[in-house]
Amino acid sequence: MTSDLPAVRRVHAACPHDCPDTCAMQVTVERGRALRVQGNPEHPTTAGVLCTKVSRYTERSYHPGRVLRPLRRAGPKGSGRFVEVGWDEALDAIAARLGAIAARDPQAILPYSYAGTMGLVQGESMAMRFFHRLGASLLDRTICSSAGGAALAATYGGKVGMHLEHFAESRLILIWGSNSITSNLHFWTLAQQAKRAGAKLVCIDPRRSETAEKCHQHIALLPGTDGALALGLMHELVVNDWLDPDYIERHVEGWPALRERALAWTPERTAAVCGITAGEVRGLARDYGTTRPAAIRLNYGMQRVHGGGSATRLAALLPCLVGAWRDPAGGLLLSSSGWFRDARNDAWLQRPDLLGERRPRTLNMVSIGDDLLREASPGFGPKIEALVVYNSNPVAVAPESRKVAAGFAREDLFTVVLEHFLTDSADHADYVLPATTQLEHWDIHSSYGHTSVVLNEPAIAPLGQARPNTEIFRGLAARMGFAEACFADSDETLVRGAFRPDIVDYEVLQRQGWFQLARAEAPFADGGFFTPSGKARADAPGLGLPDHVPNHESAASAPALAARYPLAMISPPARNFLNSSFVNVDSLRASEGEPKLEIHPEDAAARGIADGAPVRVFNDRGSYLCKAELSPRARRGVVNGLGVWWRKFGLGGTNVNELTHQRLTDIGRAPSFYDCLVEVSPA
Ligand SMILES: Nc1nc2c(c(=O)[nH]1)N[C@H]1C(S)=C(S)[C@@H](COP(=O)(O)OP(=O)(O)OC[C@H]3O[C@@H](n4cnc5c(=O)[nH]c(N)nc54)[C@H](O)[C@@H]3O)O[C@H]1N2
Ligand SMILES: Nc1nc2c(c(=O)[nH]1)N[C@H]1C(S)=C(S)[C@@H](COP(=O)(O)OP(=O)(O)OC[C@H]3O[C@@H](n4cnc5c(=O)[nH]c(N)nc54)[C@H](O)[C@@H]3O)O[C@H]1N2
Ligand code: SF4
Ligand SMILES: [Mo]
Repeated sequence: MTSDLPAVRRVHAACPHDCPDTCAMQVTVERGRALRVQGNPEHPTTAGVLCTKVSRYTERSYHPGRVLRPLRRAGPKGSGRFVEVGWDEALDAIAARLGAIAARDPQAILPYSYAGTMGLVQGESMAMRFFHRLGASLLDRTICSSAGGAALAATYGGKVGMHLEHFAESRLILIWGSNSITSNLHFWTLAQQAKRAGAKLVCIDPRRSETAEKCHQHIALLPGTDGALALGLMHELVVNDWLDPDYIERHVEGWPALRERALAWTPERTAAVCGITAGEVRGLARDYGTTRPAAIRLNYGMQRVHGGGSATRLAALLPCLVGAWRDPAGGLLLSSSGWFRDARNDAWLQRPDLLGERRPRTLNMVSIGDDLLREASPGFGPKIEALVVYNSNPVAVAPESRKVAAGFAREDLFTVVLEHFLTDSADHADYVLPATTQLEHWDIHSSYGHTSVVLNEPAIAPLGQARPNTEIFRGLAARMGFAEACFADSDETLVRGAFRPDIVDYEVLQRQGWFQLARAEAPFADGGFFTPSGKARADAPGLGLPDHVPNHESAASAPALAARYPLAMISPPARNFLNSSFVNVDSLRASEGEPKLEIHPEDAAARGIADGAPVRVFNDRGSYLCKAELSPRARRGVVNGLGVWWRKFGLGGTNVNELTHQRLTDIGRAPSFYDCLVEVSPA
């Protein structure tokens, strides 16, 4: 910090976390130290408010556990024993090792990253340039939203939907597969406004979540049965004549065939599959078919099961069938990220052209457990010899973590982790490289909840010897001899180039910290979906009509398995963590208490489990130790293992992903975390 800056100043920032709200923040800095972060009161959806977790962002940045110097491994993998080394020593050694592997086959090197920061610059700019130039294996970044994304692409032609602000004027809001109070707080504020103005709120969620208990109605269906529910609703819309035939005629493709399919889904059949009552199906259909404007806040919770893609397609068709899109406050929102499509310069940021003629294999991040343990083969290609992890904590968050941890423990695997903290993944690294936090670097963000671009200026100098991800990859590129001019671009250049200047006004962005994209308020009132025909698609090319797809693991699809493991487990986020981030922030971990499993009192009684007792949750893949919470939040037959603890903070050094599997969703190649059978016993 230079001394000519005022003693106390305010810096524009963006919340970096993987959350649809993408808050615009203001950081108060006094003499080079960040005192606090607050929500920008001018930003329409942030409205001056941050969630509890990120209000503590300074606690996270100044955390005594921050990794502030490069570390080299000094013990067995996973022991977390390291010695400090200088940057030059670390980068020279890493470049030499990656160079030697690349000389044989660069595809033996795998980047592993996700959304630890959602920033376009510290996310996939310089990092992608580096790996594209190297010719490393490509990573299919599917761990969160790609089933829902594929469903939106099939139905609307892109990840587009209602504008968040308009939910305040809706008369009926279905909150479907979303615990908004936990994971989409600023939407909840708008839903509350609608509620005060007389709107009815209905939550569709197997768990009686913090959000479900505050809605007028909670429909606690079985996990993975949303497609059946949507078909049952369609049945009722048809037989009661609640459709909008004019909208369907002009703006929907393939409805007649789907109509036939829906007619087989009587309320009774639907109720039996979903584990709810036929009255609930009828009542919900009546509300949805007869209320205007009617809005659906879909979230990613429903698509983490085998049939998640089909279920999302079916739900996404509902507003097309009743013409809900005619109103600004009607329609559906799962993701708004497609609204940024034309504005973003991703190809310039990431430079896939640096691959030239090479076409490296693509590995799915969901199957990292299996892939790390695979030998070379014609189908797979070379064995993975090196892993470069940034913005992610795979040992904690990837499914079937016993295999992931075994893979990371391979002595012949060379692992580099760019991190703030010694996470479960960093503990397994050969080198840990200290990365800056959002307070310490430049970035720029789009959003998957709203439609403004948010700028992040560095508020303070990097702590210790931390460096931005970009700078670390620049350093590696230089040592690998990558001479292309793009490796010299500064972070400010990357920020300035991330969006098209004819669409995003950087002066406004710099002045107010955010820039609202131009947009139509009722975007699909007259069709105009992102598909080639402009129509929403019931029947999508290559996919056919959507149907209810049962879970991989359920009594219906796998009766023998269900006999041994009769409980369905979902593992939605804990309120005070963000995926596995913040688990090491003491105040937030204290709020969560201990890793726990919510279980219905009758399911607990049948197993001799008392409230607060330690329990073993297990299946053929693994075993997870935690505390039972006898709770009305769990419905019978379903247990809720709230995520995602660091394994080393867990009771037996495990977390809930010990139990989840690597099987994929029907479309989108995504994980099915919430499609998992278990049994529970006292520990
Ligand atoms: N506090 C907090 N906020 C977060 C996160 C966090 O970890 N903590 N994570 C962030 C990230 S990465 C994401 S992707 C979003 C996720 O946020 P959401 O998209 O809202 O998804 P989840 O929180 O995973 O799940 C939402 C709800 O879906 C329910 N659910 C589980 N299975 C089913 C099902 O089969 N059908 C239906 N209808 N519901 C089901 C769960 O019980 C949960 O209450 O939140 C972001 N925000
Ligand atoms: N069982 C179960 N598993 C789940 C889920 C679930 O609901 N249930 N949710 C899934 C979902 S939706 C998601 S999105 C994934 C999320 O998985 P991840 O994307 O791996 O998210 P985090 O666990 O938050 O880990 C992000 C890491 O990035 C680091 N980081 C943050 N900013 C920076 C930076 O600027 N530079 C560097 N180098 N590092 C940084 C943080 O310190 C943190 O350790 O988890 C998935 N796993
Ligand atoms: S995690 Fe979400 S709600 Fe919290 S500050 Fe960040 S963007 Fe806002
Ligand atoms: Mo996510």
